[in-house]
Amino acid sequence: MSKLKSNSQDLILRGYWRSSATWRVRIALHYKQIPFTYLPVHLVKDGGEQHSQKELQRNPLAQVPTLELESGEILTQSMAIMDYLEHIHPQPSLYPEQAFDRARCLQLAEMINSGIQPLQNLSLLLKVAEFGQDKLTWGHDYIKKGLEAVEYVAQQSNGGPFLVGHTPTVADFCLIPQLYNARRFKVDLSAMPRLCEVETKCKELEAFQKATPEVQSDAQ
Ligand SMILES: N[C@@H](CCC(=O)N[C@@H](CS)C(=O)NCC(=O)O)C(=O)O
Repeated sequence: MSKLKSNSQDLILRGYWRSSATWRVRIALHYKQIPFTYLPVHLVKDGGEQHSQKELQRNPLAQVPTLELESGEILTQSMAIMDYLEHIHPQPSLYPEQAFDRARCLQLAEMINSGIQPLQNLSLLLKVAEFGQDKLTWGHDYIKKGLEAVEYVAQQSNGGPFLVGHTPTVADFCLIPQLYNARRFKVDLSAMPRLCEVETKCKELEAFQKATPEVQSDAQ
């Protein structure tokens, strides 16, 4: 579904193969089968293309992903982008139907989006290293603490193979990239059986397979 060359009718997703926030949006686009063009922004080369004038106009926070709409308007923030996709293309839904389940899904997604990912983000880790601290230990400790909390909540929400219920939701879209990062930071996931179970189930689905970093055009 994603292509390297831009097609004027498509949404344009700019991101990086290993960016967890870009990865979430890729899963959502594939899950809804929305055609899109994927344009890589290299987060590391030459200090990071996210700091270029062009990318800063798209996202002044110097982050990916960005989603360019047909109108030329740009959206940033993966949670806002997924909410937009849900509105333009309601089925299949990225959220549970019931009010409590929907809130639980957003709770789990935000535990990762706000409570874990920003603490292990590239720019933050560079700052940690600049302060003379070990960025691997830093990342490891915050991811471990965060995912243990997610496991605890997920255990209480055990009503289906996914984090909340019988279909994948944005909570699962946030979880899968965070587990990948956990392994990069050598977090022991054996104490998180529920999260690993959910991961196994997600990996069976085509949308998750197509969104995986290693199969992206900019994978190294
Ligand atoms: N809350 C944002 C997070 C975006 C974000 O942190 N993106 C990372 C990659 S996953 C990034 O661009 N980092 C670049 C940097 O830290 O310099 C979202 O969900 O879109």
